[in-house]
Amino acid sequence: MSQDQQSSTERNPEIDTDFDAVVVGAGFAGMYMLHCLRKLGLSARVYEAGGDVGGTWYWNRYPGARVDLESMQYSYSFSEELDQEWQWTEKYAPQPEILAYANHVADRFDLRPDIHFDTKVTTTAFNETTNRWSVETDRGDRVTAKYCVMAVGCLSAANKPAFEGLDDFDGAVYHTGEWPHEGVDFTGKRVGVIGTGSSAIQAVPMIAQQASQLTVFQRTATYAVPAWNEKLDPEFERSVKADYPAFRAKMRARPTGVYFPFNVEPALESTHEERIAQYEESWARGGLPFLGAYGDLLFDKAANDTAADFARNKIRGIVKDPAIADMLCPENIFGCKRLCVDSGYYETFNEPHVKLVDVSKKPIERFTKKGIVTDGAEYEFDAVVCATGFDAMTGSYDKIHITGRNGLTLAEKWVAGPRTYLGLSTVGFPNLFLVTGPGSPSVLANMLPSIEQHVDWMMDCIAHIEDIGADSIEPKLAYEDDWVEHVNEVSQVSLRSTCSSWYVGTNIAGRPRVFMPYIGGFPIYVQRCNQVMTSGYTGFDIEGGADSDTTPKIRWTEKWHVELDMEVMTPAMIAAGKIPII
Ligand code: N01
Repeated sequence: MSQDQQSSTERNPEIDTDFDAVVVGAGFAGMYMLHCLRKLGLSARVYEAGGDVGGTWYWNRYPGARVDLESMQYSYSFSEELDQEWQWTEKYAPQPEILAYANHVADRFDLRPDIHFDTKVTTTAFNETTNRWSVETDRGDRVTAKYCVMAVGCLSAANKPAFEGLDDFDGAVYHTGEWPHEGVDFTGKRVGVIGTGSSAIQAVPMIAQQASQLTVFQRTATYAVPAWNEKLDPEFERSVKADYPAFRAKMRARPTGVYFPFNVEPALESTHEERIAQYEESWARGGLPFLGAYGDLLFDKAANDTAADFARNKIRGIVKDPAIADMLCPENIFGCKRLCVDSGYYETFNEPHVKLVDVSKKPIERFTKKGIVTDGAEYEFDAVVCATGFDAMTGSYDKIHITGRNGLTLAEKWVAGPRTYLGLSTVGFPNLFLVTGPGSPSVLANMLPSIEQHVDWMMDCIAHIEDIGADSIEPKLAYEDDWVEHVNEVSQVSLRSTCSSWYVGTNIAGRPRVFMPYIGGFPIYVQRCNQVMTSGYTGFDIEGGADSDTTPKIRWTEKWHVELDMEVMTPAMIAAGKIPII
């Protein structure tokens, strides 16, 4: 039975209980972490702010929410039985189905008894005398643990701009990332949507089906490639399931942890006609793989311009009113902000009850009792949807008061941008593990393999610490500094570092501009993590323990020893740092 169905979440606070590990978050990362900790025979408590498992997929219930990677590639790989028994129904699974999958995993592996739901971790502090983390929650829990695992997600802290007068508005206000569980009926309502990122692109066509009037406030026009979503082809499903491990291995060898056709050729080496044919083929295939139409689209501005022109022509071909089409045509680099995958987004603006308002030059001034004012005009609404995104990568850490050695908080340490070694750990915070933390491929790769690879690495690491009876593990400053510099240096090669987006934190006022995820490619990153481990945790200090020279055993991470896919990553590209990330 899911926690949502349980009658009560009343419980007594846990006081002074000591665990081997505390895990913050019961999304896909926290769930898998718990499963592995148990396999290692360690005690663990997971705290989850939501009422049930699922993380992102628990909160983002807005109409139209679905994954933008193919479902068959967006799932755990740790259990062959799970792989075989679970059936996706669509090429791109909708949110309720992904949440059902998360629930199925929680049931199948009996995870819930060790998870406390509706509980926010408020503080975690490292005690240098006992080498243990003290953890407190908003439900009065006060526990300790040797290991503290942050499985808080990369896009979990909703960005809610402080619009003037918001409290005066008589209508309802929703954020896509905190959608009401009972759903929202917009039938006959006048609705405003703020934002045109991935969430809005999915929600707008659905809301338009119900609303009597829909007004979209656009600050930056967005490129979207059609999903062409469809029922999952049973023949394709059978062929994947016939050898799922081989399919997973192909995915892992790709820079994004996703397998799809990729053309490494440079765009400008084709003629105009050849390029159009190539783009048409990629458009017909749809989705994020469009960025794989040529190998240099995110490295060479002139190459990128050809894709951008093609996409703008598509928008002009879809949207009937040329003035609206012009407004919808982005001028920035194609795929610089995260590329969107749509189902009828541009078409929605052909509907007579749908309006587009450009707020790029004249921002939203304020909310009023009746609606929103911009450029001197008032737009009246019954409801407003903020599809304004997230305080990405670091926002969820900021919600918790995390204190390491010498009383330094993580927020203080990261004030000029996140600093980590491999995105897994950070100096001054021993035994603190960051699942898909900043500085790891995370959001630039398929999140499920990103999560599993991190958790598997952490499990081998924790097992080693336990094997040798050590107290703690913590990165060395010089190695962390080198990694931060490397993450930054690699990002400069990509056009992605040149525009404003949540990848660089510029969507949040006051955040320093830092490219946060690691763009060097998933398999190259995995190789580095493996080397660090097999060489005896290079770059880490291990304190305590009888025999720190014991060769680490490789248990969980064994499956991550994959070859680079040379079809996609040629030696020249690797040398130039031009790994084709989509
Ligand atoms: O958020 P966003 P999102 N006034 O930051 C605008 C993943 N995801 O929730 O671009 C007016 O992309 C802002 O404008 P601008 C995916 O990785 C995946 O849509 O800053 N507008 C922008 O248009 C994605 O990238 C799926 O100028 C304001 C929008 O709000 C990530 O989550 C689905 C504003 C925010 O777009 C975030 O996507 C959904 C203001 N004051 C999300 N403030 C899948 O398909 C912000 N904006 C799996």
